Amino acid sequence: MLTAAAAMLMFSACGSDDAGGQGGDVDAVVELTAVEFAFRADARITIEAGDTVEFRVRNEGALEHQMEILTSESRRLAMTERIAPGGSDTTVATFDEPGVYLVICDIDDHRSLGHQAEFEVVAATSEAG
Ligand SMILES: [Cu+2]
Repeated sequence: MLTAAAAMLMFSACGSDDAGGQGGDVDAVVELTAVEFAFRADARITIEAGDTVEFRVRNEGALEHQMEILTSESRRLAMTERIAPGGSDTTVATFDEPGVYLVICDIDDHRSLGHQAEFEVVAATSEAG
């Protein structure tokens, strides 16, 4: 199990009914900013097991960054392209199970320099069947 050493991410929600664009099956949109060496988000949303979440990552740093979503067992659920400074990219992850997940940047030694964070996916409050 992971310890709580990494900072918890505060996710910002953009409204689940307004996730336009491709796909259309997105339950929530999370906007993240990547810098040296951290991921930032403005507000906090709750991700439930079963949710499909679109991650919009903007690089406001001076170096290239990217973003991967990993399970606590290091299975990769989603990954952006390498993002140039000032650029952005989007990826979508579906969280099948509650638990702790990781957001990391896997470029060079960024992760060991602190470019990671963890967040929790809670059990679904209503069983749809
Ligand atoms: Cu990075």
